[in-house]
Amino acid sequence: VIGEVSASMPHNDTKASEYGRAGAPPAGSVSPVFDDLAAASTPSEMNSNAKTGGAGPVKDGQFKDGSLDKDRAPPPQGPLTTNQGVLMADNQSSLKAGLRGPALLKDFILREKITHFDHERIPERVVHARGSGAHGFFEAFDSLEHLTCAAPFAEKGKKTPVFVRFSTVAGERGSKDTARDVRGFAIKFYTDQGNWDLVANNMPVFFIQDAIKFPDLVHAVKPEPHHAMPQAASAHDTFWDFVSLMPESTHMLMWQMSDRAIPRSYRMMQGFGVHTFRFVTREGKATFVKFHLTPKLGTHSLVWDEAVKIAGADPDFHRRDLWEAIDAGEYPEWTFGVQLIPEEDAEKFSFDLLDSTKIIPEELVPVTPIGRLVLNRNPDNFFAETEQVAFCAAHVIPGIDFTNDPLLAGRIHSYQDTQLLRLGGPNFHEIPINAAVVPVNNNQRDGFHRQTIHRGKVAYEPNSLAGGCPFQAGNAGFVPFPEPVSGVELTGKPEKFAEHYNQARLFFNSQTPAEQKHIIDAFAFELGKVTVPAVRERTVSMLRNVTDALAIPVAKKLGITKLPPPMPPATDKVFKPEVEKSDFLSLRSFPGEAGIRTRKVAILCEDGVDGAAVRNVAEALIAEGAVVRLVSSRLGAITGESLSVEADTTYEASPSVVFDAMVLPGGKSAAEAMMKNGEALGFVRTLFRHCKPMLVIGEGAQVLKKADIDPTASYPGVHVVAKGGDGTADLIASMIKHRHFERETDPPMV
Ligand code: HDE
Repeated sequence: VIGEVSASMPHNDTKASEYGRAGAPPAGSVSPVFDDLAAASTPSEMNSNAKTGGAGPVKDGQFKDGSLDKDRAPPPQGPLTTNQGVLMADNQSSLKAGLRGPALLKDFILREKITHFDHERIPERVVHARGSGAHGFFEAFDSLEHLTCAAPFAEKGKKTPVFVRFSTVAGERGSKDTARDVRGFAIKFYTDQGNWDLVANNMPVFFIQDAIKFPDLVHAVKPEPHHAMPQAASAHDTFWDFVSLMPESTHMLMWQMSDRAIPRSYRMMQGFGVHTFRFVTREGKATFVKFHLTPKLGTHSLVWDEAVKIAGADPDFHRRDLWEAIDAGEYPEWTFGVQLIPEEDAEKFSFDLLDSTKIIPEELVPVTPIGRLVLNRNPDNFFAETEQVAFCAAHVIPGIDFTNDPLLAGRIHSYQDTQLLRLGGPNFHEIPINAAVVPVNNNQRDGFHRQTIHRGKVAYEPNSLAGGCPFQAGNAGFVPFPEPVSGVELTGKPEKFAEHYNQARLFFNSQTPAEQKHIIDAFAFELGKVTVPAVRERTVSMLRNVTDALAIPVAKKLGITKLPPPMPPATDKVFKPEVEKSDFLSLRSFPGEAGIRTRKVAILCEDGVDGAAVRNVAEALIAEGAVVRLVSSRLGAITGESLSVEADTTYEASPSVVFDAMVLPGGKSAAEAMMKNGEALGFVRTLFRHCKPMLVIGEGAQVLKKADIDPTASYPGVHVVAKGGDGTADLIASMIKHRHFERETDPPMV
């Protein structure tokens, strides 16, 4: 019967396994070789309790990478099966009553596949939905035993595995990477005392002082609820309405409107723990601590017009950048530092250490480097690792403790709670990426998706029937810092929390003129999107308390002719700031130590290009670690004047915004072709407008001129040399500076 039916069935000749009866892969299939993965997981290992970190020591020296082996699956080989392991005969058609008849409910294979598919998505994070992660390690520079008993700092050279997730805050999971936003910088340390999560940001302060305002803040910044717009943007009515009624947000607004909110790369931004935490020794001696991370590549940003254009050209810009760098062995690295404040200095400053809208200026308390953070491995699977990783501000280990920061208090609750919904129950600690690398021994049982198969009849403590195990660890365990507590129950804030403008002013005054201009432009842009004039004016009145050097130009750009009076301060008391200017607050203070490594350079080529110049420049740049791409109007071979080259990409596929610098190598007919090509000219113009370095050789100068940029003028970062001339060293020197904002004009020249 089967034979008869199949003769009349529609058939795809090129698919040998159309009906599954061939039982073999299609001709021409390639079997990927995954020896390492295949060897790592036998069925029995994959089912063992140890994979959850839950029942016994990890075999491989407690390194996270090794512990994940038990859960890694090689790409499936051989015939298809259902989730129950039943071989599937046919994966092309569902079961029907007759070829043109109805599908049958008893097709359990169809139903299993569709049901699984229907459930493939989990709720996205309510904030920080869009993110990218990587594995790596933390290495201690020295023992910090005199300050803390936390495991990562126990001895010089000690390495602790980490997983880091970077994120934007407001946008949904599929939103663009280059939104103006705070960036999350969440670090999970898999320590040999259990997991410690430092759930940090790329800015050292926050919008609000008390967790009770967090839902309001997030509701205000997220897309407006009636029409779900705008996506991944704070430039709208509700955000500015809220923050202009919450003057405590002023300091954070400075950071958010600064270039910090549009980083060039996750690899080129700082990280901050924000709150004041405590280091605690085994003897119970505590020291206040603030955590800082500073990138080896320096701190670099995009310009706003560029960020907007990248959002279209490559919405995955930061995700791709991180992935490609790690893939190429260019491992991002940060120096991990701490500000240490003795307990007795708790009330010493003009601001409150428990106020997350304040920094401790580094002039008052310097940052001491204590280790390095290196990211050296991309995840194997985005969902399993980056999406399912669950950070929690409450995950601390012995040696690290909280303070009474009221924002932190809310976070200690929120993260655990949010995972219950997002990851579907209380057993998310068993998901491989979240599992500790040390044994998890307790009597918690059951719940959705329990992986561990606990044996024995005892699930309580104390007991004698299980030899008393597991028993409490006493002083070897987490002993909360015995913070003295007194006072009456009340809502309210400490006095210094009411001072909202000193550090906003400190931040603005510490920026270079170009950075200040970007802040002014950002306020004007965002408020320009606000439709309610009163909200714009209220924000300007708030900014007047920072400095009129900011408020007046913003008001001018908004067409506010009559300057509103400064917003009345929340306190009449004057808190004199200790520091009025701090170099550490300008991005320009951290040029980095890595030269031009991983910076992307476009060399523009058309037929007739000076191939020798292309080769010389490319070789010199590659030798310095830059990534060079030959960009043209089409892919493939480009016939050069003396030497032919191969184009990697086109002006359309890779516009100038995805590059850090450019070379116009010249060649008579190549230059002529570019001068007739609006895309090539547009490339040159936008790259110039975004203040990026360029090297222009020979006839390339004509292209520059055609793009309305005078090749004889001396623009910082623009190097024009004659044919055969060598400007590579100048280009490299300019690239180390990243951007040449001295070139910026208002309005832009091109
Ligand atoms: Fe978060 N935050 N947050 N936050 N946060 C979340 O937890 C929350 C705050 C930060 O890559 C959520 O798992 C409250 C400050 C990062 O998975 C949620 C308050 C800082 C990430 C949550 C804050 C952060 C989150 C959403 C004020 C910098 C992404 C999903 C009281 C120090 C972590 C999740 C990742 C994520 C709550 C304020 C950093 C809802 C209640 C301050 C980097 O639990």
